[in-house]
Amino acid sequence: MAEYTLHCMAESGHSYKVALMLQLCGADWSPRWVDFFNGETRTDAFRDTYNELGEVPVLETDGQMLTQSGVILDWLVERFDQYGWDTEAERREVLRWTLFDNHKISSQLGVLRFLRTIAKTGETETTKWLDGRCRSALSILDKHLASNAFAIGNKPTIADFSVCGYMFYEGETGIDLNDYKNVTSWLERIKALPGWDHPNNLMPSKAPTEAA
Ligand SMILES: N[C@@H](CCC(=O)N[C@@H](CS)C(=O)NCC(=O)O)C(=O)O
Repeated sequence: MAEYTLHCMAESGHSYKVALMLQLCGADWSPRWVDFFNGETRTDAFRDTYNELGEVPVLETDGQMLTQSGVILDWLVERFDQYGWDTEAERREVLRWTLFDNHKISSQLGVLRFLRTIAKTGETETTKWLDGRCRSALSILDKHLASNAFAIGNKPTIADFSVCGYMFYEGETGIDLNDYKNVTSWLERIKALPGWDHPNNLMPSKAPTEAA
C-alpha cells in the first residue's frame, strides 16, 4: 500500500491540486476513485469514515484523514519541504492566494465547468452570473501575473497548485483562457515543472474494475 492515498476523482480540480503536489514531490501515493457522481460523498459511510464535510479531496496517511486542499497542501509543504515559503511574509502570500483561489477562482470555475460540461444545463442565469465572476477573477489573476512569474513571485509554490486546479481541463469551463495571456504563460511554466501531469492522467475517472 502506498504511503499516501488520495480519495479523489479525475473531474475534481480541488483534488488535482493535491495530486499535483504529491506528484511533483515524488511522493509514494496512489489515488482511490470516489464515486462522486453517484453520491458517495453524501453518504453517512463516507462522511463518518473519511470527511465529515462530505468533500474530496481527502488525503489518507498513517491513519489520518486530511481534508481541505489548502490545509493538505500546507501539510505537504511541511512533510516534503518543497513548494513552500522562505519567510513569514511569503507564507502569508501563499495563504492569501490560496484563500482567494478557494473563494473566487476554483470554487466558481469548478461549478461553472460542472454546469456547462457535466450537468449540461445549457446557458442559464446561473451560468451567466458565474461566467462573469470567473472572468473578473481571471482578470485579477492575469494582472498579477503580468509582473509575477508565479503566484507569490519568482518561485512556484502550493499557491500556484491551488489556483491552477481547474485550468487544465481545456475547454470545459466555456471560458477561453487565451483571453488571459499572462495566465496561459503561467500555466506553461507550471506544466514545465519536472513531473507535471494532467489531472486525467493522475486520477481515475471510473472504478478500477470498470476501467480494466
Ligand atoms: N474547499 C474545498 C472544496 C472541495 C470541493 O468542493 N470538492 C467537491 C468536489 S470537486 C466536493 O466534494 N463536493 C461535495 C458535494 O458537492 O457534495 C477544498 O479545497 O478541498
